Amino acid sequence: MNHKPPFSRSAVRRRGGIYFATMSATVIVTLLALTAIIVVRIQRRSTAAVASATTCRFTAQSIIDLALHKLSETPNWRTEYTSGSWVLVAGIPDNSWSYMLEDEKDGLLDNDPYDAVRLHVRAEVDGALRLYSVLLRPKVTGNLLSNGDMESGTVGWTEYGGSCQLIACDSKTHTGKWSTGLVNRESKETAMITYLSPDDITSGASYLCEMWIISEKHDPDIRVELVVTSTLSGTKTFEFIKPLHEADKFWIKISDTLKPVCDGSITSAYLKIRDKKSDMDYYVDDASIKLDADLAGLSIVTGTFRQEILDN
Ligand SMILES: [Ca+2]
Ligand SMILES: [Ca+2]
Repeated sequence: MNHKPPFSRSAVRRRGGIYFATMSATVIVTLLALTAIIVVRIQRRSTAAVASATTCRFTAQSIIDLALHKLSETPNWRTEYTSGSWVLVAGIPDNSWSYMLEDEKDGLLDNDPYDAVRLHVRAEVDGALRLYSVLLRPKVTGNLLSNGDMESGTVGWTEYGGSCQLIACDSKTHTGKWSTGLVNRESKETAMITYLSPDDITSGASYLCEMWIISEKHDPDIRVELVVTSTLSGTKTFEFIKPLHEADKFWIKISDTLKPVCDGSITSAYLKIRDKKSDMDYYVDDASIKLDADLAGLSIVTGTFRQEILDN
């Protein structure tokens, strides 16, 4: 009896091909699904990283505003802070905000109230780290005296209070070629004065006044007065007195703060310098009066914002 095999060879090959094709399709579909899952995970991680970086960037920029606010509330910030030392504002693991002041000129914050400082901020948010910096400068208007270095001779200065003579002097100078001397004084009430623009003087503001003095054959007591006239307070005088030693041999620097307080509009202001001790001659050079830098606040210098290179 001749039995016919249940499947012919060609039928077996056909079924094998179908099985192989089915398995291949299954593997391909599975691989595609796995790939899709991996891509989604990568995209999620990438999106999270971008979100962290964006949050980090905005946080860092917000720290600049926060630091400026803290500095405005700390008039003695030049002694409270140390150049190059980070200050932590807030922090938990992987998330921290901090800022730092740096004096790029000499590394010392407290040796000159007019030095600019660079504010560095550092933000770390969920693994993202950003550092930015910007230069800050005191909001000062500079010297309010037009001829404080006396290099224009006696221009802007005049005698006051009695018989005396104001001279441009080139034999006694602190810097430059000229100083201004008050000589032939017949009383200790005589003085030299220079007018300021009333618009430059604000009631309640602090002004740092500095100058160099040398005298002839004596140690003067220098009285510096800021005389202010306003519509409601009349004329008021704000002053400081500095007894000097060895001013007959060397140029001596005097410095102090003047704080005029008056009501109404200021209509006139002048600076008066006199020796209240005697009628001997004295000479002045490099005089200045400036809005107090520490109290004037800080402002961002345009064009100095930059992203810092990360250390790691
Ligand atoms: Ca400095
Ligand atoms: Ca000079």
